[in-house]
Amino acid sequence: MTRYQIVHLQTVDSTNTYLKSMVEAPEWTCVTADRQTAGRGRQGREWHSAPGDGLYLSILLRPTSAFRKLTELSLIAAIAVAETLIELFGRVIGESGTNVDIKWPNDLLVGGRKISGILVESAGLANGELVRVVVGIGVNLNQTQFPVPLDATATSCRLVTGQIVDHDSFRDQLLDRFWRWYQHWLAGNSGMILSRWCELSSYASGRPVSVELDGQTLTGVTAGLNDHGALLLRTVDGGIRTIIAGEVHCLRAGSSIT
Ligand code: BT5
Repeated sequence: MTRYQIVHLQTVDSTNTYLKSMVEAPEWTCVTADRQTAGRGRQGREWHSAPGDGLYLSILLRPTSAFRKLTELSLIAAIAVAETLIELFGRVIGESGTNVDIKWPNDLLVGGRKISGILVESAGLANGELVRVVVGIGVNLNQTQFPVPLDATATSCRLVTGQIVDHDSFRDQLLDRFWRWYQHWLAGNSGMILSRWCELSSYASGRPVSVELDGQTLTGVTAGLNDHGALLLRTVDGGIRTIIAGEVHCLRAGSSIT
């Protein structure tokens, strides 16, 4: 764990915003907080950050310009969270036998409810050679309830298992896993990363889904990831659409694919 330099704050607007402002921070600086007042999701969405109950964490990376596959960084973060959940609780957790799952690109679900989200942001070029990247991870650890409307879609480790989770040991396991997968990313082991992601995700292939993108809704069946981590969608006409960004929703069995 010594490779990480952990900066813990009681309250912050967003650990990602705070770390991005630490321009001189060394690689592997990790900011955590008990509470975020303006936790962020993608595209300006909010990340609900209940005081003390969640893990709110951001990691600073300084990859060289030779390694620009940033999409894969969110995939390895999702793999690291999934593996941490599985290591702590087993592949199938909860009394109802709920699975740890990843919904493309990087929502962590348990029993179909969101338990963790990931926000990877580039903090711009430092000197033309190095780029700063902030990997933000939120995990619901000990929440026993969520406000409306999240109560219908979110869950926490505690709600699933009935156990109180130790914040620091979860953090340490997660950081350790992330570091290991980052070494694969640096080594350019894309095949290994993509296949591990697919192994952990029921959304990778054969899943009827709808995808919202640019005000349009596409439906189809997932058909794996391409070399860059984009989702492949087989549409009703048999064609393959490559989804680079968009919101994926699971379609129930029997829904018509149009
Ligand atoms: C995400 O965005 O899921 C990325 C969340 C990243 C949060 C971390 S916390 C540490 C770091 N600092 C930050 O400021 N952010 C990062 P997205 O895929 O856009 O999902 C956002 C949506 O998830 C919201 O619109 C809600 O529907 C839902 N949501 C919000 N808070 C949630 C929570 N605590 N648990 C489950 N779902 C939540």
